[in-house]
Amino acid sequence: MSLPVSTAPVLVTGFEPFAGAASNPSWRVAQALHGHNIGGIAIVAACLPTAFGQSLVRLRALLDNYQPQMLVCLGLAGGRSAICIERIAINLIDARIPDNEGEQPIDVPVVAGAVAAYFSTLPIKTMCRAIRALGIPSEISHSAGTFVCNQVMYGGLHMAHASGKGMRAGFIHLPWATGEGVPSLDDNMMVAAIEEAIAVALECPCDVREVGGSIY
Ligand code: PCA
Repeated sequence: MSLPVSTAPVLVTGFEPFAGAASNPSWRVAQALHGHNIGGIAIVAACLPTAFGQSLVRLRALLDNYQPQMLVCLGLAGGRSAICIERIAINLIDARIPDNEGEQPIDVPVVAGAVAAYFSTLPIKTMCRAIRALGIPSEISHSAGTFVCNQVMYGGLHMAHASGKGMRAGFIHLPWATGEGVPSLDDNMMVAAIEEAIAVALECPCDVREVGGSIY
């Protein structure tokens, strides 16, 4: 007898533009994947506010609505040159700039009294390897920063652990898109990379054992 396989969707989120930018590739990429079907699993996409006070409220509502089996959050990390699969989210907000509502919290926890950090529960090295196999640069990152992206990664993993429903969750930072900064990647490449990363994550409950570490 085979185990029941979940047909619950994969929720992919992107963010609103922030810091005065006109757009955010993370939402364009998520939006491009909305309605895709990977091996019978639907992808649903949603945009999160780049605002500390609203991002997790919206994420909570999305999780309640879609009951996804997997949560893949995307964000922009301008200046990075590869698709960065985040390994860890920390229970800290230290905003270098104000968010889209003008809030700039400094040295406060994402969730008061909760654990210091969560690891991604996605097979990060398998995803990284699969993206590289497409000829697209990808690396494991050991810091999702201390702004809204880290808040959402931490919050998503906190909700996943609290629900006990086994939802896997993680975060991927994207470089600037072509024409929006340097270094950059084409939107089409980023869409292909994220689709492939999700496909292998759905197939692989466990990660590969290979070097993904760095000295910084
Ligand atoms: N990047 C920011 C927040 C929204 C986004 O796309 C970050 O890295 O925190």
